[in-house]
This record gives sequence, C-alpha cells and structure tokens, in this order.
Amino acid sequence: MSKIALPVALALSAVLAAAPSAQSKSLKPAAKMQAAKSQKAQNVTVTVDGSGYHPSTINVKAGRPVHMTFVSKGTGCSNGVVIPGLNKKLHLKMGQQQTISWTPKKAQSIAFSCEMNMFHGKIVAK
Ligand SMILES: [Cu+2]
Repeated sequence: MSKIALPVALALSAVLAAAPSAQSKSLKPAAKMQAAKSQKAQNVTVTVDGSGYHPSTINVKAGRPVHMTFVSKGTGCSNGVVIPGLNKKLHLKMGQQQTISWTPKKAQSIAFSCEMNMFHGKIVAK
C-alpha cells in the first residue's frame, strides 16, 4: 500500500505546487502592461452625420498612443472616412463604428475627409 501511495502523493503535491505559480507568472506581466497602456492612451470618438464630423478638430498629445473611434450616424458622406496621412480608409454603415490606433511621433496635423472630399476634419498632435 505505502509503495503505491508515496509516488501518487509526490505527483499530486508537485501538481498542486506548480499550478498557482504558473498562473501568477502568466497573469502579472499582462495586467501591468494593460495598466500602463490605459494610462498613456488617448481615446477619442468622432461622430459623423449629415452635417459633418463632431468634433471636427481633435487635439492629442504627440508621443502617446491614440485610439480614435469613428461612429457613423448617417448615410452617404457618413459612410466613408479617408485619412491619407495615416494611409487609412474606413467604410462604415449607419450605426457602425470603427477604431484606428496609432502613435503620432511628432507635432503634426492629420487631415481626414469623406470619400468625396466634402466633409473635413483634422487631428492635431502637439
Ligand atoms: Cu462625401
């Protein structure tokens, strides 16, 4: 009896000892990164409807990540956003939203417009 029980007990204690340490090792760095990211990131939302972009000028700080969400509330001009400076084109149906993320490296102004170049807005990094 004891010849069988000892290896089983050793194997069990090894599993129990390994489980909690493996979990904390995989969770801690991820949690720290998440906190650092949310402190630095700049979240902006731009709504586009039949009268244009709201707001149409967005001020951000250079050197920090920007998460910019476009929300479409209409048709036609509200369904496409072109941002040549970021090499991006978004296609949105009414009610949809899309987020783009990037980090402005320096002070600059990045223009965006609808696909027909009728609605205009800009992101100003300082
Ligand atoms: Cu348009």
